[in-house]
Amino acid sequence: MINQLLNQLDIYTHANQSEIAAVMGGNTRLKGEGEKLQVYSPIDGSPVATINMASKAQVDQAIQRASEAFIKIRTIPAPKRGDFVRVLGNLFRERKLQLAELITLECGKILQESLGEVQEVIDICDFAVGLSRQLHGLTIVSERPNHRMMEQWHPLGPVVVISAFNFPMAVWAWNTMLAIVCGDTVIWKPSEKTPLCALACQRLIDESLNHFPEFPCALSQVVVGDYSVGEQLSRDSRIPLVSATGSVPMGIKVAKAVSARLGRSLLELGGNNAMIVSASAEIELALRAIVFSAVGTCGQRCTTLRRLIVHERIADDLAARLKVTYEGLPIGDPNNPATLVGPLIDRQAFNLMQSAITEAKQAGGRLICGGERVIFADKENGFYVRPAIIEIDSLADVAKQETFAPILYLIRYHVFSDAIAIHNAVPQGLSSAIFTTDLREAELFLSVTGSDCGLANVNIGTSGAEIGGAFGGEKETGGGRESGSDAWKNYMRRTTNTINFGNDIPLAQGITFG
Ligand code: UN1
Repeated sequence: MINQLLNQLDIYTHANQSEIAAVMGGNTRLKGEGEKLQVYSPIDGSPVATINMASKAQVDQAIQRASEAFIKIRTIPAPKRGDFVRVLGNLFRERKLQLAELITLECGKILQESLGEVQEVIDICDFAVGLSRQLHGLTIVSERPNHRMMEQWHPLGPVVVISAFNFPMAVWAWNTMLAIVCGDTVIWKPSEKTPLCALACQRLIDESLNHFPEFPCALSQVVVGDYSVGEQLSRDSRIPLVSATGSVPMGIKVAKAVSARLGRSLLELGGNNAMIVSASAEIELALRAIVFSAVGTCGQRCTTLRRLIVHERIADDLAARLKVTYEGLPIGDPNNPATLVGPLIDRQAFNLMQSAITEAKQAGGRLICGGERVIFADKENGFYVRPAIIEIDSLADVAKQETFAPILYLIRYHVFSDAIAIHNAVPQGLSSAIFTTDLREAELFLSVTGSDCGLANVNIGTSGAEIGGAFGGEKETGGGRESGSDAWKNYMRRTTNTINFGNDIPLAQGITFG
């Protein structure tokens, strides 16, 4: 079954139809000259593929190809680049189910969510197509007579995208579709846990390129490798922008390497997302939003709901209802349509979850439900867990950390100002939500004295953002904004132009000179 899927994906090297490529893009499909990488499925821990990773020299060559391709792509009109993304988006539409099945196989999310992820790719393609006719700058009045000022946005150069296992296609697409219409080339280093998803996306890029002979082959490339490839790409001064999604320690490494050469980085790192549930909230709606946000993708979204800050008057009732729902959650094979909670990515994720639960208990936390491993006879090497709820003091260290697993910390509050203070008293700042029917609470939460996150929602959960908005967060989350709104500006360089159409050379600031 897996071999059949790999054959359908057509991601082998040109030299040998049984070797999976580690460097892929346009007419290049090379076997890696680096160490071996074993890819496992989190569904049952079975090996899916073996890939030789790209070597240092191969990564260097990919950068060289991307730099040369940039010289070509930057002069192709943006709407034409949009045309390319339109063709690509249609390929994603046609192959939606197959790609979703691959996401489920390699990253373990339930098929519904995998389909949603491919839809996110399709949506950002559509967004980028429209954007390709809207890369506009301002015109600005000049203080000098017979002068005019304006801004232009020009392509930036080869962009590196480093992505995580939990969104093995969508996060790449947010970056890449914008970068392509902006006239950049892309090198993608996917998570070493999900390289097949990356190669499958690259396969579609290559297919679209067949329709655009004037486009450079190395418009977009994948290099399969571990953190050392990420480091090499981050240090290389031919790369003006590195966009990285993943853990805070990874982001710090990337930021240091990129800033040491004064490049730009765009970071989307950890979240420790909270929801305030006020006494006036519509509890039924809140419950549904909490469960999707807290247990969806088995708690492995950067937007996963991790802290529930509940008014003391409704806390017991809400906890009791959540417990009933959690105890009935269908856990199991992510391909089974009845399943809502698939596996964690691997044993390490399971161990981290267990240590966080132990630490929470040591800090005085009360385990309300869940946390234990669920073992299936036919999937002994898959790490399935029952999502946990732990009531805890907001000051406990463990509640200030992001544990990439389905643990929901329940924290009580007494007055609304405390709820906001608790909400903001963590190092991360990605997503946030409030459930309330009180207009003043909702507005306050969204105001300057409210949530300090990049995403702040009213009466919906913390996860599942649409592509049309700018996505990202503050503090340790890294400050980057990807996807919609004006995030495209990250992938371009701005020039400010002043034009003199008069017969004199007046100086700004009223200076007379000679
Ligand atoms: C991530 O987990 O890195 O808002 C991205 C969401 C998704 C994207 C999550 N649209 O949950």
